[in-house]
Amino acid sequence: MDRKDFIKNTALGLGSLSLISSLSSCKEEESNNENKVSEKSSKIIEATSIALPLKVAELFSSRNHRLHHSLWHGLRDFWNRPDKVSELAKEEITKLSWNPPRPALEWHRGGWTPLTLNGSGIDFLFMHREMILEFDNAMQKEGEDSDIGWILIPEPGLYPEFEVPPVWELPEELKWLQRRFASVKTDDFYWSRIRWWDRQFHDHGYLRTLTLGQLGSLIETSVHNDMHMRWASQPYDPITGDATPMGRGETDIDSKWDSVKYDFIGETYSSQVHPIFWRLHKWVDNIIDEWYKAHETNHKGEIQKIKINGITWYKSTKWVEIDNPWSAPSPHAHHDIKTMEKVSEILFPKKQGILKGGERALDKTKPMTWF
Ligand SMILES: [Cu+2]
Repeated sequence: MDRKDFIKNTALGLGSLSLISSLSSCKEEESNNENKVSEKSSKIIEATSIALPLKVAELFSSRNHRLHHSLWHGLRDFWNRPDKVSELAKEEITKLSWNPPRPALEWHRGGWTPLTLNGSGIDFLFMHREMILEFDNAMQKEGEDSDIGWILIPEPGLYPEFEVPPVWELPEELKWLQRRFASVKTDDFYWSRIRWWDRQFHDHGYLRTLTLGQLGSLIETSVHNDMHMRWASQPYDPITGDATPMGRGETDIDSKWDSVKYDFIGETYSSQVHPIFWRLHKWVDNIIDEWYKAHETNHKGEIQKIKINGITWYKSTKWVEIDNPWSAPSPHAHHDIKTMEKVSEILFPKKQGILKGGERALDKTKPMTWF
């Protein structure tokens, strides 16, 4: 995610943050088996690293994955923002077939708020489930266990490998965001908010009241975004090694940012290269199954399991708003780098980023690609 978006959302009432942290590593996944307490404890002690196998990191570091992920998020987050995306830009993007069918946010009561009723949350859950399937296959190829999702969002102090990275200084223009940024990284934030979200999104009494679109939208714009920023760590330029307080500029798609070293979990061009991304997104993904169980127990048969492009999915006239989740204009579109570059240049026009003394001048809003 991008810090800029983070910042903006924060200020505007959306609230989410996510930047990545680093990598430590171990293949040690957090134990997926809640019952294996002793095994889990010993794993904690052994844990030294959570790094992804290089081949897997390289796959998600590829230009097509980076462009796809940043466009997918950027388009649906900012389609309703005339200050960022003009009518002309929308027309040009539509000609390239990348117009998002369901924007994710709208301006409401002085802030950018989630569109919880239009099915955009289904797109969020489905597109990431597709990514997870690709991740699982890549891990299996490397002979690694892909079942590394968090069962419970890690509490402070218990898992050295999931220690929350420190905040860093944001640029002058974004100083107003500094306090919120610091706040999401605190123990207090975990105990007063994150643990509560974790419980709420596993409570069947709550889940059985939600449509799939509501579920996706509510998770995306609350705990998901904040987890990204909580685990974000200071990004660096992958070539010079210089600290870059805002990571990559959102208009900058120079190939240097395709380096596997650029794994900033705080922006959508790079988040999927970071090992925590998968733990966090599998935590989200597991809630879809929990949601199905909650409905099945309460009103059996109202939701049917189906497959869409090989992905296990759900159908219901009452609980699933749309039956054509959006992850790209076509199955091939993910791989069409030239077209995605064009869309990126329209969505993130260079003229907005004026160079000042070698650095891009930032406006006071969060970058569009930040969580
Ligand atoms: Cu994403």
